[in-house]
Amino acid sequence: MIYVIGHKSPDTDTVVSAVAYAHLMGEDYQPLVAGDLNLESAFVLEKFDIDIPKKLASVSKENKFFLVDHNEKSQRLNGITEENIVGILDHHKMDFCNYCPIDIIIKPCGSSCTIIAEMFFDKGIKLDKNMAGALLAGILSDTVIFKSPTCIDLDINIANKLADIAGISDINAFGMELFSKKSEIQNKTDEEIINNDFKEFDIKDKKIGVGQVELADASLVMARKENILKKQKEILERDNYFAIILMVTDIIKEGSYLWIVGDNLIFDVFENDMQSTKFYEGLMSRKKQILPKLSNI
Ligand SMILES: [Mn+2]
Repeated sequence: MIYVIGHKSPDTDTVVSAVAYAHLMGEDYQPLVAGDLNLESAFVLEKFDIDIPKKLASVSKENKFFLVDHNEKSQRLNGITEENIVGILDHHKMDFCNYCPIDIIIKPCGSSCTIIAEMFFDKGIKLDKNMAGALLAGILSDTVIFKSPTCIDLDINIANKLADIAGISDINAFGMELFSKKSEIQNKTDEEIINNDFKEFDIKDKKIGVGQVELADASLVMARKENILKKQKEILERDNYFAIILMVTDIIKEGSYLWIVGDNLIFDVFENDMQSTKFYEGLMSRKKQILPKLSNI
């Protein structure tokens, strides 16, 4: 048995990728999740009648994992080591070292679901309506309805094919429905908002956390800014981060605020003030627009 698993803060791309890749590969593969689903992912699985993948109680040396939508150690389920990993399918930068050859599929596209859907098409394996709809949701979620600079033509072409199969005629309206789920944050605690889509990076031996909330309207969270920054500071000190950045992304205005706590260097890198008031037009992607800058520290 090979477990197909995404990263520690499961988003729609990660969860659907695990389910779809396991489905593509057959009965020796089983999808898992490495954490709790966010509201959007839970909505997508329910809408397309897909069982929520199980969580693993603990990792043993004998377990085999195929990683989807991530590869870096800091984003893996705790306990998974290089020896456990039999393959990787991803659309992020590689930060991986191992001692024997494994399957590695990487494409610089907007979502892992794009790569997997393309594999279904290339292999001529039939996609049912629900799986096509879920894969489409993964693409729309990760590319912010094609607005993210990570989105390439392949994502759009594959999404159109999937929409045809799923019988979804208005892709944009379906995308907005997804983001309205993501925007339901009023019942979440400050820490849940920070952790909702949080990734940790190890950059020159400095631990940096970058979270992102993508909202149909950023003003939904503005009243909570002071408390959330306070909570970020608490986490920074508790877990020894060099910096924690929360991207507050407004998908209609197509840009983000960066709420930052940590070393002064980070404020310099992003030319931000201590109150984190700046709005960055066009800033949507952690991977393409935040990470390259962090490598300058
Ligand atoms: Mn992804």
